[in-house]
Amino acid sequence: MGCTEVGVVARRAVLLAGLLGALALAGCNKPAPAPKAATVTVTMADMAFQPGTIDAHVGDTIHWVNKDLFEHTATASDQSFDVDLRAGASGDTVLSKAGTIKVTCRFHPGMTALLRVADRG
Ligand SMILES: [Cu+2]
Repeated sequence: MGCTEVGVVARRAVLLAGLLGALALAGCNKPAPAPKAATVTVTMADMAFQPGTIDAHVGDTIHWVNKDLFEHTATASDQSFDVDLRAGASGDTVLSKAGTIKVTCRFHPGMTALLRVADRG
C-alpha cells in the first residue's frame, strides 16, 4: 500500500476517529502543508513604521504604504531590499530568507522597524 493510499484511508479515519486518523497521517511521514504565503501591510505614517515589529515568513510579501507627506524608504540593514516611496506611494518586498532585519528610512534615521522573518513550516 503506497503512501497516497494510506493518506486517503487516514483522511477517512480523521472523519471517523479524529486523533487516530491524525496519527496515521503522521506515520506516513508527509510534511504538514505549509501555511500559505501572506501579505503583511506596513504603513509609514507620522514619521514611523507601523507596526514597529513585523513578524512574517519566508515567501510572504511586505506591502509598504507611505501615508506621510514625505518621501520614505524601507531599507534593510542586510541590504536585501531598499524600497523608495514618494509621499502616498506603495511598494512590495517578497521575503526570500529567514532572519531578523532592522529596517530604517534612509532620509529619517529615527524611523526604524524590526522585521522578523521565520522559516516556512
Ligand atoms: Cu523617511
